[in-house]
Amino acid sequence: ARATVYGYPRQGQHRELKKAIEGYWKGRVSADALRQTAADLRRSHWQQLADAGIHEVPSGDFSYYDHVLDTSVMVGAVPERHRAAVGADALDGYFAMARGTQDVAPLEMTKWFDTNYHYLVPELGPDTVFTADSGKQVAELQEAVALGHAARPVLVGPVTYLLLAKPAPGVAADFEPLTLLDRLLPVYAEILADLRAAGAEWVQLDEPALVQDRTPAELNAAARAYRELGSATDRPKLLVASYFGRLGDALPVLAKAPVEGLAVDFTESGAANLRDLAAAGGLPGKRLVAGVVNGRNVWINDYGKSLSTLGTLLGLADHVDVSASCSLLHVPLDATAERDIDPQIARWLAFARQKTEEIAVLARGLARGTGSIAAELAANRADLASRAGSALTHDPAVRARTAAVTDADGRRSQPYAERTAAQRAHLGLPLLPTTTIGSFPQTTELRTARADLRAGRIDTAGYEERIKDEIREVLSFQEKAGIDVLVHGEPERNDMVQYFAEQLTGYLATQHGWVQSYGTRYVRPPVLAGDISRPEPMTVRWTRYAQSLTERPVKGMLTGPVTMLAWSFVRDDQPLGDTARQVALALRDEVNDLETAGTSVIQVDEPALRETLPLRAAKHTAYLDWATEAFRLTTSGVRPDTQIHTHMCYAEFGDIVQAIDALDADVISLEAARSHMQVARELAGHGYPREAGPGVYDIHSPRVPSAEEAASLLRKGLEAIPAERLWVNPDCGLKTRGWPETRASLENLVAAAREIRAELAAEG
Ligand code: THG
Ligand code: ZN
Repeated sequence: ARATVYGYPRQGQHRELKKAIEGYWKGRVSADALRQTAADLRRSHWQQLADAGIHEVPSGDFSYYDHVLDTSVMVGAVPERHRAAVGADALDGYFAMARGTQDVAPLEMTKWFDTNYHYLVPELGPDTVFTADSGKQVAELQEAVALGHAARPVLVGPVTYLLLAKPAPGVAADFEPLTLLDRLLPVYAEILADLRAAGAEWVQLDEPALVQDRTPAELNAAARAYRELGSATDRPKLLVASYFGRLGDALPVLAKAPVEGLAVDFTESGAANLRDLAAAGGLPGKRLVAGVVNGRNVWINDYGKSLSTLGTLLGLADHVDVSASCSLLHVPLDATAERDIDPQIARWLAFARQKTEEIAVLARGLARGTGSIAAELAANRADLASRAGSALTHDPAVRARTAAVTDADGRRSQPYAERTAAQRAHLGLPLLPTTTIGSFPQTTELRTARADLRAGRIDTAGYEERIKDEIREVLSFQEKAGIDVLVHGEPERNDMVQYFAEQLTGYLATQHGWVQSYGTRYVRPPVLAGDISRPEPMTVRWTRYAQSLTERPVKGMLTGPVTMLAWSFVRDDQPLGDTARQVALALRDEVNDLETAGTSVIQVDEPALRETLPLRAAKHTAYLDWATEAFRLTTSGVRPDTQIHTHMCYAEFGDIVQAIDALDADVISLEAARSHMQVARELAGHGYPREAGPGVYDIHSPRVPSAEEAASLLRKGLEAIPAERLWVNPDCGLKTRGWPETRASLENLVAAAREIRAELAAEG
């Protein structure tokens, strides 16, 4: 058995890649220096893998921005509008596709399956002509080989590539990129031949799209693709890789295909894949790469369990190799870099580097028997036992509380229709009330203050004075602008998840645990390590301070339980729903404390509700059940006249509108400006009965909308949502905006609301 992986974090321990690329964009780093940094990182990563005992390393998984964008370049799918830039300079053209230029828009970005990584969506149409450009793949393979590694190039497979694409601008919306398969396959065949010529024994083709629900036509396309690629004579051996779940109906398709190997995920839906594989008669004559180490969470592997799975697999394929379930791109680089984590807890953590060591141990155990890894097995058992028996993972008070939750805890004391009148009376709001989503510009001064605090240049009291100054400024602006429901602006928060994670018991923050979100942007997802409790209020002080400065209602701002889970690493030792319930109860205490402190409007943001939907439709109901329960548990402890808001940052939610209604929030704000209030029409179309604020100011752009523009969007909104239920707000938080455009935009937004109110009053 051999040890291998499909991909490794690209950024380097100190995010050298981010710094080099952003430096290049600013003109401070030359193209040659950037290429050198990239080559140094690849060399160092291959060496880390080899040192850990990985026999076959991946090549071509490196990217300056995104591997799906790299695939578009590889097959020549460069949109017309980017061609001039690509023609002038390959690197600048590449970044033009990724980020746009003064003159042209970038490719759209969206989430890579159910991970928190975002890829650039290929734009295809009936006129797309594919051409092979194997340059990057060949060069990186040769680089690895020259360094003495056995490397396997990793490519996005043709079926997944087409299934991830969308119709180019100007192409009919019902155009199906998969219809281009017959044109794309010869290009893949040519690239495979180039890689063979460059010395590749194996090439990996990633087809994670096959673990999603697929139509018979799509499965036929997959069968055709691998029949055709497999029948090419001048090619390397092909390993078709699946990950992120159960192959289901796609498993027999791939098992029958004339390819030499298959990679299967034995972590998520692992039991189902194991059963399906046995039922299909295994993979006689083929290589099976078994993803037994979870590639997307941060917990140590259970060696005993993995060896038992591997043992079963030995009877089902010709060769069994050991890997992570997916690319290690989705986890931070090295757990040993975390100095602030309790050493006992640190032993339960495995980041990319530790996972490669686990894979190597398992491969050795499989090849030479468990006796050869006796010491590792014993240490692993001890670590797992210490985790299972720890007071952090089992807090009796938290367990007793979650066990005692009743249906009534998740239900408000009055239905929405009755509460809404009480809220209007209590808050004294005008028709079409104006508000914002929560954050105000995070200025350089604020970031400097945080850095000063960390570096000890100022003390906590000094830092808090700066935060208070900012809150005063934000409040005074909103009062002058005439906004009805105010916010404190969140100057004290770094990240909407990390801020709460740092204050909850059972949650770990990391110092260096960066994971790529998109391009050069990274997040440090905190770790839900143990049972969650809230030792003391987290936000009440700041909200109370803001409320003391004004007569108008100040909205309390919290991140919801589903988003807390979605943007963290979750426990693997209990169902997600149990973790959600613990987080919900901690947040419920915060909601109730805010109310007690005099807060009458409380917003619980759930931007991740939609994006966390499981890949398979059969799992949607179970997910939405625990997700909506957690939200209601968070928000149902308040009086009827306390108004609960929620916010979601996207415009496509037709498929979860029932679940949004089931949240039983009083008011929802959504992104709508760019889609010209399409969201309002959709809500109305689904009979959504509650108050809603479809955004009238696109905060993703520095552009200031005029009052007329905002008013015309509001008129559109009124065609779908009656005035009694319509709110006026921007699309999303303002933290990435500058103050000048924020001021002007919000003033115009208030002017628009006043104008429409006057029109409505005149109509009587
Ligand atoms: N917080 C967390 N996770 C998230 C988001 C978030 N996941 C989804 C979405 N939002 C991702 N969007 C972004 C937007 C900006 C950045 C990262 C992800 C970003 N990162 C800084 C960088 O890389 O320079 C670092 C930020 C920091 O210092 O923490 O700009 O909002 N948890
Ligand atoms: Zn938002």
